[in-house]
Amino acid sequence: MKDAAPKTIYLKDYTAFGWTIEEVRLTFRLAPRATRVISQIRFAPTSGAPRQDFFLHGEDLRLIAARIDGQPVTPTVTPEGLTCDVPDGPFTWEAEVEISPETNTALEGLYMSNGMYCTQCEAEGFRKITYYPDRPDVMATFTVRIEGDEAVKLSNGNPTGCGEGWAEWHDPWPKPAYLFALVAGGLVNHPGSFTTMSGRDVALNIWVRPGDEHKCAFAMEALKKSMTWDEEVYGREYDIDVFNIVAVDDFNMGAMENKGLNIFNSAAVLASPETSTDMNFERIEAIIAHEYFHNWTGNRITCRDWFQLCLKEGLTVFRDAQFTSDMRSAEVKRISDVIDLRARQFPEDQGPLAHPVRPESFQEINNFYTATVYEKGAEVIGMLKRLVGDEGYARALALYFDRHDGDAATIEDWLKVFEDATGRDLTQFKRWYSQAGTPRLSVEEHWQPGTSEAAQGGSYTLTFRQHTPPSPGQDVKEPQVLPIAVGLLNPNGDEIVPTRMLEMTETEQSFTFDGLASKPVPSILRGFSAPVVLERQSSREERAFLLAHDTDAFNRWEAGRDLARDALIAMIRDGAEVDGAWLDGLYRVVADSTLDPAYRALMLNTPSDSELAQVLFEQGVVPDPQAIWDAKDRAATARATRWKDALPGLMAEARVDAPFSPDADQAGKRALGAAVLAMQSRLDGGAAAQAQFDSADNMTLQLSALTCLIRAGAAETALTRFHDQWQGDRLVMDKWFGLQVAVAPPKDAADVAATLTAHPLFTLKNPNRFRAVLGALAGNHAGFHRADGAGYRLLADWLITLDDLNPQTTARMCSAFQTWKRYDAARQALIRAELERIMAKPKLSRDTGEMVGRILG
Ligand code: B3K
Ligand code: ZN
Repeated sequence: MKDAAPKTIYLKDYTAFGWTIEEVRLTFRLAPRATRVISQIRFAPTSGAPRQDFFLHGEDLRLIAARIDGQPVTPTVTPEGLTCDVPDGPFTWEAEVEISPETNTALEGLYMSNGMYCTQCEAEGFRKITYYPDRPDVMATFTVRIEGDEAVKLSNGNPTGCGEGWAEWHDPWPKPAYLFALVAGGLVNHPGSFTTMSGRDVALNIWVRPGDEHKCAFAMEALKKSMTWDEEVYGREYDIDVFNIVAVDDFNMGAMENKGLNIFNSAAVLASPETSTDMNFERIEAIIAHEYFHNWTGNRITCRDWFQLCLKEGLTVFRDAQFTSDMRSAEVKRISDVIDLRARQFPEDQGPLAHPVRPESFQEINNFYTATVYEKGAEVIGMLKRLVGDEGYARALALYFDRHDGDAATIEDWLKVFEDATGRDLTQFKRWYSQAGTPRLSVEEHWQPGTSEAAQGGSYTLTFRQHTPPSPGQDVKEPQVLPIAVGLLNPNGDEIVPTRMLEMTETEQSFTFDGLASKPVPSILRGFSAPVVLERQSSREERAFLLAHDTDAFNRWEAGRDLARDALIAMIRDGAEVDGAWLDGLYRVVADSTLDPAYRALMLNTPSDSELAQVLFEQGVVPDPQAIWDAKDRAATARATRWKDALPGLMAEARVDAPFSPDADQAGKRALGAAVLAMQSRLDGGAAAQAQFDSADNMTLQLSALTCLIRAGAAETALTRFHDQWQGDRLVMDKWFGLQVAVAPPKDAADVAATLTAHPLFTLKNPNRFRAVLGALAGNHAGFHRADGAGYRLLADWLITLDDLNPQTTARMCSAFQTWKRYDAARQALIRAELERIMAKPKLSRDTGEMVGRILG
């Protein structure tokens, strides 16, 4: 367990480590409960470094022996590490420690999953393997020897030898300890190969448990596409002879970019048409790309300290989004990313967990692998690119790779390459890295008609105001640089001013367009050019107009979204009828067969319950989760009824006759089909869904049908059949667990979740399964917020239980409570009681303690 009085670490306190490491040699003698790790590390004092004690991190280690230059030493050992007297010059440190991978349920350090050894070291897991300066700015080459009976023994870099019971690896690239990896077990591989742009052959392997071999082909293709793309778009070539990927069932997150040995949650790599949905395929492609891209943005250039996490994560998310846009549809990717940003990052930025993209303090760094660091971090790079243009961006990136290859860098380094490459001053832009909170952008328009004498046309002025509300620790915010993409349409729908990038730097600023024949309709924040909340009071007619005419695909979608939001809010607040004009305007887009089906499917996606709750809260209305659910339910039924006659035609358009392929075209059709089936099910009680379920030959169709059946209350037999069909496939069973809770009627969700936690296949040891049930409960907005508090209680019960085993996953899931201040006093009291109950748990982990403390405020 971690220490009782957690320390806060500050960015401002950064000091360099006093030694450099010339080489690390590690020997692992594997045994489930008594693995021996023998380290031999060559240290040399860094000239000019601040004077300091020689301190090595180490947690949960049994120190057997320590030597300096061959002489036994007796260091002072604490729960966090050790200090030791060392010579003034270079020396060799040797230590032998014992660890117990089998009992390591935190899934950090060296642990076991289904009898296989694997590691997770980012952020600070290496200190659970041996004593080491476990900080990203200490980089070294590693040579690793693994001894054990396991058939396959892998580590970073290139294999340099193997024999009966041993294997050796050498990684020629200096790396921080967080990129160390080791895997050993009875694995089988799916091989591939790649020839780099300079003609080097790289052996590719995906290592899986026997029986999963048939689920690797898609990820392998995605890997090759990623390697090609990074060469073509960023000029980045792979740099060792092998690239290994391993699938692990028990994993705290999606995947990990260890040098040459990426470790993946099996859910983020294994795929087959029968067991994976289109969304799974797309996510796998993106994560494979993300981890591969880290080889340059993260590994070759790493972070000086963990406060700089967005340096690698924001950039790598940005790069994987570019990749997906190139492989699939850029518009669809952008809209999906904004939906995701609003669903996950906005609540964080607008609540008690708000923190800057580059945080300034933390207790447990694992709590800062957040949507703010990742997704807002990527948005910030998108804005930089918009401001300096594509060419400026390309020059800056080339300089970044050139100047910082091999470095542990900072955000200052990152911005400096943009300044040097483009001549731009980014002092003000840097606020995006230091100010938390989502800026709110309001806008007013002013039209000055032209005079016929002057024959100059009229002028149209947009006046913007930006304001960022206070966030924890930051009461006053300075204005930020906002790239605002604007286009103007004339009243008959033609675009008269194509997209122009306005650059806002002041709190209030006006921009004027001259020489216009008539008052235009503005299309503001095209492509979601800045991660802000746009507060624009515009009429329903104007929104409908943009929905029909905007040439910017994002803003066209956004107009539909705004209409939907306003219609739903009016229903919830004022008991209004469903807005027929919204549905008719929407129908014209959805029925337009010249548009991409995936885009049309996104048009059908309505704002989430949680998003509506936030809107109500901002309007000064206390959100009633059940009322939100009821309004959405009523609107969905009204839409289905109004479009009744068109549904068969839409369904026919969504049909795929070709053999299954997870490509964007087919996936888009199936997404449209799923949305149409959902409408159909509201009219036929689930008959069409049942037919689709019975005949489905791929998971996308099977699961969308099952979703409709659950919603129609007609899923009992289908759920049993699904269970019996798939009980041997753990990834599909996660879907079975999750879907029932996610789609359950609000009044039942907590009970369904409780029942599933008693199912023999429910386990605390597997984060995927835990998240499937409890994460789905937190995502069922009205179910989680059931007035009697049953949802809160169930989640808190399980978080308290999980905390002893897996603090990282527990802490992450506490964010389910982060929006608690939106709700009524009774719900707030119930949530507070649960948060305090978690807080009072004996031996609460540092991870969970920090999260709950911040949420409570
Ligand atoms: N860098 C890892 C995340 C590590 C999380 C540690 N709690 C995966 C990624 O972002 O690619
Ligand atoms: Zn990453």
